[in-house]
Amino acid sequence: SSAKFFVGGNWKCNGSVANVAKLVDELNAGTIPRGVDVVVAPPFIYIDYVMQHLDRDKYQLSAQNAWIGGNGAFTGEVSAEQLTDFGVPWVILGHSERRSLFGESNEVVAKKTSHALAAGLGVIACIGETLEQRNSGSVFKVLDAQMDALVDEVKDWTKVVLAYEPVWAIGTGVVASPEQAQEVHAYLRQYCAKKLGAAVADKLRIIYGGSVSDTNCKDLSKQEDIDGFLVGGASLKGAAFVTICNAAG
Ligand code: G2H
Repeated sequence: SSAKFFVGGNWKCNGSVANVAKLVDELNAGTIPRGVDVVVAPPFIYIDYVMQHLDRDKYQLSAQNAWIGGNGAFTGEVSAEQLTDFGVPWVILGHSERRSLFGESNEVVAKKTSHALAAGLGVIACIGETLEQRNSGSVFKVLDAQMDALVDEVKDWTKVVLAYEPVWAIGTGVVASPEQAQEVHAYLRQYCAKKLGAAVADKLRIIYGGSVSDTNCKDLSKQEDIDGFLVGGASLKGAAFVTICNAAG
């Protein structure tokens, strides 16, 4: 596709005051190619520190979640409006850990996505099948349902990055093969061409997530429809993450 390479670092619920400072220093020491968008997603509590200390000519910030609606009596939540107000430009929504641990349905993820876009955020929207679903041959059916929900809610796709994260590859060290990932990415682009038009589909960044490392990133990035990565574990190591940011195929 003609999309600009995009790499996200999803720190998940990791970090301490001391090692966030260390990671920021490591990232600042890295070289990021000009033509690549790199976004890091710390836990909410560290966003302020990271915003003040990370070199934002190279890195943009993301949250890992946002509330489904506006401000109000929603204890424990952070709204998309608050993220925009604070200067955070991106949010990850629909990560499989949110879906499986917190019961976020396709519809909830889609509503969160449209709300976040309306509040001015860019959204890294995550989809993907479980091992059971893959083994039973329902990969495309599962992805269709996840995509259908998004397509129903999202009118403007210019600020969406689609992350394909097969659940069986997340944090397991079992990365999808370049062929397995490419097959799904091509399917998703076709789906988008059909539902949203060829121009939208061609520009949409479809990134891969699930055990991406500094050693497997290069082969994955050579695939035609892989426009970048969403990185978990390896994003906690500055040098490895910078290597991945330099893997554009
Ligand atoms: C998938 C990925 C980042 P990891 O969840 O979103 O994590 O790279 O640790 O598999």
